[in-house]
Amino acid sequence: MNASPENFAPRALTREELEAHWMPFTANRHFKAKPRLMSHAKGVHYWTTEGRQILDGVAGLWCVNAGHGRKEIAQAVARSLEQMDFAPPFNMGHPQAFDLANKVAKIAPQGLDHVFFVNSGSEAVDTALKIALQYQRLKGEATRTRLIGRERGYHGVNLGGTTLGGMVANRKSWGAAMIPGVDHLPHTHLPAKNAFTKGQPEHGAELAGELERLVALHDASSIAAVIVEPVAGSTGVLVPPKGYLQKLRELCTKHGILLIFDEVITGFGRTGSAFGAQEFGVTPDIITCAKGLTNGSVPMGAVIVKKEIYDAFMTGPEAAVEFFHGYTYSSHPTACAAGIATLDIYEREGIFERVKTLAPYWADAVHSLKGLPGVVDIRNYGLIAAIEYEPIAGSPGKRGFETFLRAFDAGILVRAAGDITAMSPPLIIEKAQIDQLVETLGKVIKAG
Ligand code: PXG
Ligand code: PLP
Repeated sequence: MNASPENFAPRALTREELEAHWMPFTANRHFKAKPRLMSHAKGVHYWTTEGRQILDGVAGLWCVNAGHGRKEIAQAVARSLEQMDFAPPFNMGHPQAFDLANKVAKIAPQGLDHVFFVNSGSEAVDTALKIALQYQRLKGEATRTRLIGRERGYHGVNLGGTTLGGMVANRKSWGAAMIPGVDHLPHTHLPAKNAFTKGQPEHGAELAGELERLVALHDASSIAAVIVEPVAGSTGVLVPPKGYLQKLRELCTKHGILLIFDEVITGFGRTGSAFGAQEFGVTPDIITCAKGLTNGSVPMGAVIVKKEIYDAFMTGPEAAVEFFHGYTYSSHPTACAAGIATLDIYEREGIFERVKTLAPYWADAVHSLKGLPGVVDIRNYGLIAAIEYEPIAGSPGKRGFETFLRAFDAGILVRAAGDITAMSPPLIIEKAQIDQLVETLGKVIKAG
């Protein structure tokens, strides 16, 4: 069928039809009382099942970087599926997995040149933690078992990432199932000093020094790795203060601690470079990524590691498995085909450079909302932004969620992160569409 919008008939689901699907990270009963159902998508737009056009202000969920409905990806996926639906990933391979690994390594920071495939950002994070732990052991530093995350971090929902993350609602229910030996750095959100900063805040680099405090408490010989997002996304867009990531890198190197950048959101052009690592000029030892790797089209994630880490694993008997880890769908052919087609689009269309060029326009646009009622901070980097509101007394999160709902009614899709509206449009967005997105949000905020 032709994928053009006029070929999709409106479709309504009854309340009963909505029941069986337990929706993730969703207020299920609230949603099912008044569902928001998407039907199709093209470029920077979705259409709802009622046929309403919605401007996508969040690239789906920070993932559709090259825009929706990319034919090259759809065709590559269809071809790959017809050629071979599945190949076992353990002790077997297929050429597309190696092709994609080479392409990822080519755009990764220099020195990070080996790629382990998984199916999501969450799997990438838990895989990276295992790699870090085994690496320390292989180096003869088996006492380094402690892992350090950061308050307000998000590292997915598997048990390692959940524990390393720093969002209370995501953590509080799991008790003893959380992994042991984890500590957290403080977050870097300093609104009293940095509110309404364009780009990187001036204040807060010294917070990386808190790692020294954790080293003094636990001793470096007990710490395997630190994991941080270069720009924290899910928790409401926290841009790293100038010098912060550099200082963290210095301290990790000084103490023999691996530095992991979780680039599930910042990877694939979101900041204006392939990865945040290059954008901020700081090279971690391990990068986790997902989302934009396949333009959101087929689930896939990856862990990219330094050569020294890969080499440390390649030391035992040649016929022995080096890393007892992997998923049935690691390097799935369909996902690899989508990834190859996606990275080709990014390169051919100069998508990452485009973000660099467009970022100042984006910054000015979102900061034009300063002064609207209840707006207490605006933050941005690359094609990412957050508008933070004064919470309604006694109802934290209500203002953010209601802004999201009213924005959707007004024809734009944004994300609510507590009392923060986050935006991260497809990287192909045009200036006029940025204007429309920001003006519509402005009207919604004023009407609230
Ligand atoms: N790490 C980071 C930094 C992420 O942003 C994950 C790991 C997990 O990826 P998967 O593919 O397992 O979801 C993410 C995902 C939001 C939001 O509200 C962001 C994410 C997921 C859900 C909601 O902004 N990012
Ligand atoms: N549970 C069972 C019973 C399995 O056999 C497997 C994989 O073989 C898994 C879980 C893990 O599934 P996956 O490899 O898709 O993560």
